[in-house]
Amino acid sequence: MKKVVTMQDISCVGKCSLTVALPILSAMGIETAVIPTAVLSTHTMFQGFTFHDLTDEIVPVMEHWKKEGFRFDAVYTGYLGSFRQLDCAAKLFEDFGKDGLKIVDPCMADNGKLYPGFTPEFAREMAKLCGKADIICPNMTEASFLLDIPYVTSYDETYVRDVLKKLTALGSKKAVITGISLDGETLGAYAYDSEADRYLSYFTEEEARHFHGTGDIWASTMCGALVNGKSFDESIAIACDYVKECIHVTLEEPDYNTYGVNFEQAVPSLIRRLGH
Ligand code: PXL
Repeated sequence: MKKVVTMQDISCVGKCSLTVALPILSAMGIETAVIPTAVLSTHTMFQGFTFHDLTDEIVPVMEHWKKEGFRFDAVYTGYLGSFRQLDCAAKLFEDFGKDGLKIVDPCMADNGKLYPGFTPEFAREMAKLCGKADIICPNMTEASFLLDIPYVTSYDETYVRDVLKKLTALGSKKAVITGISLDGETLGAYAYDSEADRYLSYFTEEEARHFHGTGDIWASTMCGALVNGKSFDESIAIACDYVKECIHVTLEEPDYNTYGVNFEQAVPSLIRRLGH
């Protein structure tokens, strides 16, 4: 059985980070170990969220795992809440990512703004962690902060390709920018494989609303597809299709949550798409 370890927070309500990564990877047939970085009452888009930092637990957990000789097929990091956690993530890659796939989703910003608590200095340090990964999957806002370039709301394909080349120049083999729209009607992902010097993209019709947590669902699904042996291209397509389906299923509910999508009831479509 394939094994993944994912390091990100637990937002107790909010349908993001570990509360989507764990069920999605499990549903994709992958044994999933977790390093919870913090416990929050909700994700940070709610007012008044609580935050309990778990950084002090991370190194002892990893030391124990080393003694047990645990191995993983992939190490995948998401939302990290402090500079020390960035160091822990780098150590996780060193200790458990040598013979597996290393994925960094540099969760820290969207719609041109950093999430509460993050700073441009943090983004610069996150860029260093990105340099240690095989694949990174920022949205356009995160890409701009990682590269310290202005965030733009309208861009063309040449611009996206240039940003992708700069992202891989940070050190990762591949970069994917998620949530890209080039025509205002379709939404998807644009990627660059620096080893093959090849660009690829995948777009689907844009849904009427955008939701929080879809970046985490996207990254978890891409990770799960890759670990299941799907190609980079196919994994990107599977992740885009699943996120679109999650939003579609959500919007069919009359009283849907505004804080996260109904990824649970879209799981059967993901399993069918995987061919399981
Ligand atoms: O979805 C990314 C994410 C993860 N974890 C926490 C967040 C967010 C986005 O706001 O607040 C705690």
